[in-house]
Amino acid sequence: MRTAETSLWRTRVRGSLLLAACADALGSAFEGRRGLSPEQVAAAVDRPQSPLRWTDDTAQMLVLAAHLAEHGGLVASDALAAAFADEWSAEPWRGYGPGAAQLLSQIATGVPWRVAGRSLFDGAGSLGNGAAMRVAPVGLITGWGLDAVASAAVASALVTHVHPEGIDGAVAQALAVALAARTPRRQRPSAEELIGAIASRTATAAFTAELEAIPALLDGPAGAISDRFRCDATALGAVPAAITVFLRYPDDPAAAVKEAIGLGGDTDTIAAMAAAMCGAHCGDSAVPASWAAQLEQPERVRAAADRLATLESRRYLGEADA
Ligand code: F2R
Ligand code: MG
Ligand code: MG
Repeated sequence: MRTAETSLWRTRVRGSLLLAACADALGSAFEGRRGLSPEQVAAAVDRPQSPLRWTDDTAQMLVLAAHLAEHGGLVASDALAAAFADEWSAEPWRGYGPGAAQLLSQIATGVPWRVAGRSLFDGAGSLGNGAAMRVAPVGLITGWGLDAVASAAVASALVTHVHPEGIDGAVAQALAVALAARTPRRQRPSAEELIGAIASRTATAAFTAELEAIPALLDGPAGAISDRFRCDATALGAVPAAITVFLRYPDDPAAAVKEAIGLGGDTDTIAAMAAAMCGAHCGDSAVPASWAAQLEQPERVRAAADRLATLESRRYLGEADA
């Protein structure tokens, strides 16, 4: 890429990771709560007074970003599973889901990820939103087409989430970030194009049905979003809600984060996923100064973004080539 293009791409990668981290931290205070008023959300989000401490969402996103940078954009599954387990072992207090904690503790003690993932939820595997919440870096690798993004999202999900809906969540979120990053800032992302690109690459009828509900929710009250989607810790309940919020406020991360948190339920995760899309579209100049000033370890997030933005990606061929 030419220098100007590299610089523009870097602002988008930085914007995506920084806004995701800020939104994760802002939303974490409300995770699991319902019936939030716009006033109480605005009071917490507009001028945060205490450090913005991120949760498992950002911790795993940074692990994945570093992994992709180290492996030329490819997913080396054994190494990625080990890196997630190491991160959990070092900081298990970051608010991991129960399935994730059980799985990562197994991997940390030597159980192969293929075995551990299948042991969750009576053998069904996790359909949680954990593979989606961390996947933004996959959508931010320079030069990849959407099929490559979808393939890498699947590979990144499989080390923890083997249920088809958990995998679809990662594919949908990675593609949404990729399309947001590829849409010129002055151009509004096309809902039809984005939903079509995702629906043609996800595998489950359940996900297609949720994606098809999005266009009717793009105007009107936010309450219609939480009426339609569960807004919980499942991929199906959270990812379509985050995409809807992004499409309503693609140029306004603060409005998107407030609306995502106001939906209630899995507030850190829905806000982080919507914010990752906004940041990929708007770049890092859209990060509110009051958030940037309070964010935990901002230099670590920026460094991860810069390594990702400048990596020499290999053509994505799949796990066996990692
Ligand atoms: N889970 C939380 N927060 C609540 C717990 C906080 C924690 N105890 C603390 O404060 O310390 N947050 C984080 O988890 C979500 C991502 O979840 P992930 O990584 O996918 O984990 P898990 O546990 O596998 O799935 C989440 C929930 O989904 C439901 N579920 C998953 N698979 C299921 C299946 N096959 N059948 C039925 N239900 C399934 C369960 O309710 C899981 O607990 C993010 O919100 C992140 O912020
Ligand atoms: Mg979390
Ligand atoms: Mg959450």
